[in-house]
Amino acid sequence: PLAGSAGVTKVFTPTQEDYQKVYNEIAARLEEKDDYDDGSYGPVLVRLAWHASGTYDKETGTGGSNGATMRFAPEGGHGANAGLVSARDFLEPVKAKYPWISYSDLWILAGVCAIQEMQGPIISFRPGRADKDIAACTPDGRLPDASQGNKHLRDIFYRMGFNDQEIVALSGAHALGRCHTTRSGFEGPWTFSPTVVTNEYYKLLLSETWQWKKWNGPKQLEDKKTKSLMMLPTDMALVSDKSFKQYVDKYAKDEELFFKDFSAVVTKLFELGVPFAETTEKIIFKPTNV
Ligand code: ZEM
Repeated sequence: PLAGSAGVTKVFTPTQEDYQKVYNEIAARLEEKDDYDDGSYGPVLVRLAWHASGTYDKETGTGGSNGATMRFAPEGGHGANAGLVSARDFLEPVKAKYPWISYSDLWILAGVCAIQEMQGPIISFRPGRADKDIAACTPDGRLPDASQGNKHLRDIFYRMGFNDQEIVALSGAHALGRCHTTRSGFEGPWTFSPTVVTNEYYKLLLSETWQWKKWNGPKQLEDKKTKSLMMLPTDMALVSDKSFKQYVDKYAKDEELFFKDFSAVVTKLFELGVPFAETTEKIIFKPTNV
């Protein structure tokens, strides 16, 4: 080697403006690729960021968004992750254009971008996640099973370090998107506006009469009036359990409170187990649609 050439490999240190460029690229793709589901990849991007994060186990410090181990077959193939390949593929051109960002940061940044671009609250973002190899894949069964009830929800979310209020605030994400028979086996959206962040999920939980859907698929509920909306057994646990229901009542009445609590709890979810450097600053991305 040439004398003096060792150690001069150029390391690109991204600035907040560089991260905003990635944000803008994702926002532009969301706008452009509107021929998916209800007109937006936003919901499935939020689900990707949630499933990357929700494997966290506070006892062992394993799982969480640091690693992006869903890229590998064992974890990508878990039943809970069915369909998320469409979200990962949506982000590939962004990764190709900005190769300096890790998949782990990209997936979380995309979740933040999707929430903000779907008119949700501002979600602060800190970069610093590093991709791990296949050995860091988490075992199957860490994400919630929709066919279960309140005890299961507590087992799963307490393992990540959340309390009852936070479980209910996180569940408001089901204002977004839909179930697909080809993915989870369930079918249909939770709200009439599945590409906009609102507190409609809580309002509908309380205002509608929910009855079991008569079909050959897994047990789910439908609204008696239009039969076009759905709730999962785990969604109904939020109104049948008294400790959960007090927060459903609050968020149904007060969208501003929901936005504030949702922003805080989503940031906590997205940062579970991430070893940020002490100097890492919070980034507040500017939405493109205001
Ligand atoms: Zn969901 N979720 N989720 N969720 N979720 C689905 C879809 C979406 C549960 C669940 O089993 C399911 C959280 C919590 C919980 C989103 C975000 C968040 C689907 C449908 C199921 C079955 C998948 C399909 O068929 O495509 C359960 C049991 C949960 C426990 C409380 C949390 C927390 C979320 C984010 C903070 C989103 C955005 C979707 C819609 C995805 C899409 O493709 O439209």
